[in-house]
Amino acid sequence: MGNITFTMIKPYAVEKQCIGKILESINAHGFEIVAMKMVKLTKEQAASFYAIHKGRPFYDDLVDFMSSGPIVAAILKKENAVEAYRTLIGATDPAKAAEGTIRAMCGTDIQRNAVHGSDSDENAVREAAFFFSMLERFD
Ligand code: 3AN
Repeated sequence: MGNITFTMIKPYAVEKQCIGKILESINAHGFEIVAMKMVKLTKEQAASFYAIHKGRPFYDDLVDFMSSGPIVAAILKKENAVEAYRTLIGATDPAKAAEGTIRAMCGTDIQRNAVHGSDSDENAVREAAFFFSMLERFD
């Protein structure tokens, strides 16, 4: 059971000025922010980050969307972080996300669903290393 997870506040949630609301919820639920930056991914970087979804019908749209504007990337620390954060963000489709979850609060549709959250400890480690060097993280 790992103690870090990786998150991105996606374009559109950033555009909608939801960064503050999302970070407040993250802190209120006991996650410590141990790395953070705002960046705009190139199409190639988004394709590489989401390579595990290559071949799925939504892959090309996902890559276009995730490189369409700035995102906020962060590493979050908490006991059992991956599972705890998946619970806090809610279902992939904001319409099905439980009340009070980040996606219910700030998501618009299945693509513009406010945030990404790692789905396993292994992916959390990989995704955190994709965005942050050892000098940029404090976990
Ligand atoms: P989650 O982000 O909840 O782990 P995944 O890993 O199945 O969901 O999907 C990765 C991302 O791909 C989602 N966050 C969402 O933005 C997008 N996505 C997933 N399913 C669809 C879909 N049916 N149509 C459009 N985009 C999708």
